[in-house]
Amino acid sequence: MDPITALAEFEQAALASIAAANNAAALEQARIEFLGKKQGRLKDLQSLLGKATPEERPVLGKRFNDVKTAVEAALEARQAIVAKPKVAATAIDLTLPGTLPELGRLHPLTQTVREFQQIMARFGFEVVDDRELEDERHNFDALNIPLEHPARDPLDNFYLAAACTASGKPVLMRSQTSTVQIRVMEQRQPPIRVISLGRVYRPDDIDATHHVMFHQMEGLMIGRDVTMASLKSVLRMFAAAYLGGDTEVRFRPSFFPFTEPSVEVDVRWKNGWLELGGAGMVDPNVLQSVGYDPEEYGGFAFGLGIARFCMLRHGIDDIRLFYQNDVRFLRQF
Ligand code: FA5
Repeated sequence: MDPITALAEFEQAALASIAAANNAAALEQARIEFLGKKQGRLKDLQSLLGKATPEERPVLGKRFNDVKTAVEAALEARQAIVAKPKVAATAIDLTLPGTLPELGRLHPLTQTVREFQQIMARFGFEVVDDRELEDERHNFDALNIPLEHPARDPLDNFYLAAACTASGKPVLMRSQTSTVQIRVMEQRQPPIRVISLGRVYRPDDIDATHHVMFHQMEGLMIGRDVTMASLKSVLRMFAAAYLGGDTEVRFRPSFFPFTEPSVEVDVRWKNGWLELGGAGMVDPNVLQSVGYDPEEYGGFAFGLGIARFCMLRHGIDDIRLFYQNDVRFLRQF
């Protein structure tokens, strides 16, 4: 190979290696390979100079020096680049305000559920939880709801088409939290003082105060001398604790198959009253269905619509807002 071509090849290879070196160690490797004093490739080329004729020598010498200078300059420039940290320190402006991640918050209904639990705990009620998929015994039979009762109409309930209990009985999404009364009494002996809060499901027409999925708080107190006066006191104290001491509460005679006598509980709302729930003294038939002696034990039960309390407290006039997940609504709580 003639010396001019050899020099051109050397230059091309050296510049490529230097450009490809991404860190100081790789660059040093390239320096040793091409410019190394002892075994570098430039040193080999130097020996060609000695073999050149006197006519060739000036041209070749100049070319040799140009190549050497070019490769040394490229090495130096690359050294300056790899020595710098990847992100230049000046790229971070510590005086700029940070971007704060938005904090999440609890859904207003979850906040209400927790507050109800705290209030009722002060009155000595323990929180229990149970299933949302129920059998007819716990949703109807044990609650003294007879077979011909309209509340059992399949069109007024969400029955599961493809599910049944282990014994082949139909399964439905519970239509009331009163199911938990039965579950608790089946498992425990009096005295009992529990609440249970959760979702219930009914194919109701959706409007400002009704939804197909809503939350209820069930309360149950069983003992030897629990009276209607105890029930009214607990509900009045509860309404005062959540809605304020001046809240007007009204008890209206009503009917539920599982309580006798029964009442409906209303509070003042706008120019009238808003129904918050049902309540009453647990019917002796219900006590018998769980194996209690109605001569010995008695008690009260109540079931309140949770969203309606939250609506009253915050002046929300449409229950649908709770389920639309519009952050402009949710971030106000
Ligand atoms: C019951 O569900 C009875 N289990 C309550 C009860 C428990 C009575 C224990 C006696 C003893 P009712 O169907 O009235 O009752 O519902 C109770 C409350 O749930 C209503 O007052 C209302 O506040 C709320 N509610 C009922 N239907 C809806 C609905 N579609 N959307 C939102 N809230 C509702």
